[in-house]
Amino acid sequence: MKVLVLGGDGFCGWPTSLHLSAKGHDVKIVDNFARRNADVELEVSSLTPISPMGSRLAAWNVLTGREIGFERFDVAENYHRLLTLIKEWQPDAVVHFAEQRAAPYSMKSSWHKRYTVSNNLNATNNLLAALVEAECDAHVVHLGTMGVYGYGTAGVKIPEGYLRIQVPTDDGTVVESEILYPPNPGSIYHLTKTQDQLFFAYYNKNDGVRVTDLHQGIVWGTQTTETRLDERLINRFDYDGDYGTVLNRFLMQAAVKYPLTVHGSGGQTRAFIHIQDTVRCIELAIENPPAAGERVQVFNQMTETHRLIDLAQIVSRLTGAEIDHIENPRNEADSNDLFVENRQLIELGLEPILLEDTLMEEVTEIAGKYADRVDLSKIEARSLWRKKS
Ligand code: NAD
Ligand code: USQ
Repeated sequence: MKVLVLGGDGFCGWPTSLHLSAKGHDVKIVDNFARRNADVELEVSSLTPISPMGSRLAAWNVLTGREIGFERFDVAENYHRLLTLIKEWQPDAVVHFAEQRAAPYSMKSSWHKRYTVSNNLNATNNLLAALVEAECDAHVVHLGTMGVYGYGTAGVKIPEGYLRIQVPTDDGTVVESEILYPPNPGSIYHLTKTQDQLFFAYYNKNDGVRVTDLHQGIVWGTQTTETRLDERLINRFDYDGDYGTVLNRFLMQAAVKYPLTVHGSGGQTRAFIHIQDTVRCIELAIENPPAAGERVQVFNQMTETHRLIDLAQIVSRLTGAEIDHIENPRNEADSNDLFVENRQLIELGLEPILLEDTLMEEVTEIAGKYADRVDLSKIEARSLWRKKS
């Protein structure tokens, strides 16, 4: 299959591009290096020494004989570049990672809020409009987030995208229907993902665009089978207060003996998935497109849920790290339950990698090995959801 990967230089996009190429797909990446530029803005770098795109692609070619194409442009702004590429190359599938993905970054200032909204919504709309204009029937596989549902489920298991409802009518009958699960975003970033859902629903209804929206949990880990082949292929590892996600931050903090930064009580429950399972899920989604005329297909792409304090305690038990409870910079519930339906990807063949089985490997293989690259001053989370009163 010809697969276009938008955002293929990023944390999820790079290992996915390699995995799909290794499986024999013809892969082309588009990226504008917004993520590498954000590192320049924030004066931080990936814990792992990532190579420039040219070296990454050359190394992959030397090691495997396979070629991955690359075009550098902004999907949210350069509509005609995207349209021409789609018209000429006619991809069978487009995997869409090309969005600003950090909640703290999206909350740093009004500029960051406006950038995140404009980048993410225009990227998604441009892709959908270009597919329609190019009369290309490619299957869109989008990386959404578990955060579209919010995390307060009041004991209800979160379904995969759609909620079955019953509405009593004036004449006493009951109408049954299925609606998109009510969105409940917790940051400007998450808000853009709830709006992406409406773009997909609309273009699917009006133009028959085939879409799979993967509502992914927090990704942890660094390496996959392909990125491990050579250090020039190594994946990025974000640990700073804006882009670092919680479990990878805890692993890095344990490696440098920095007390684990639990926000508030740590009673927040979140969904998680290992990066190796992410790439497998995307492969499964590509292989199982919705039929023509089918509504947007939604899979919950997560394998386990944990309270943050429990994760901190696991890391502490394995490494001896201290745990620090810091004032929560975010506006979020101090604790919540989270029950999530994730049957569809499992039924398609996903065999989850369990966190407790591989955490230590991550600590030594990555966090410990590159610990000398950490800038301790970048660990603190400084982006506040609301001004301090
Ligand atoms: P990332 O920031 O590492 O990668 C995103 C890539 O897209 C970057 O290389 C960036 O330069 C590129 N990009 C952004 N805007 C672009 C534009 N307008 N034009 C071209 N390229 C652009 O993020 P990631 O962690 O790989 O996340 C990828 C997707 O998966 C995101 O949409 C994110 O919302 C979703 N997701 C990530 C996680 C996670 O824990 N990392 C969890 C759930 C969902
Ligand atoms: N947290 C800590 N300590 C830290 C960092 C975070 O306690 O040092 C807490 C946060 O307050 C929050 C939770 O950990 O309660 C998760 O934060 P995170 O930064 O790991 O994840 P989040 O902001 O939700 O975003 C990440 C990705 C995003 C993706 C989302 C999936 O950056 O792209 O959409 O996970 S989900 O959380 O399921 O919505």
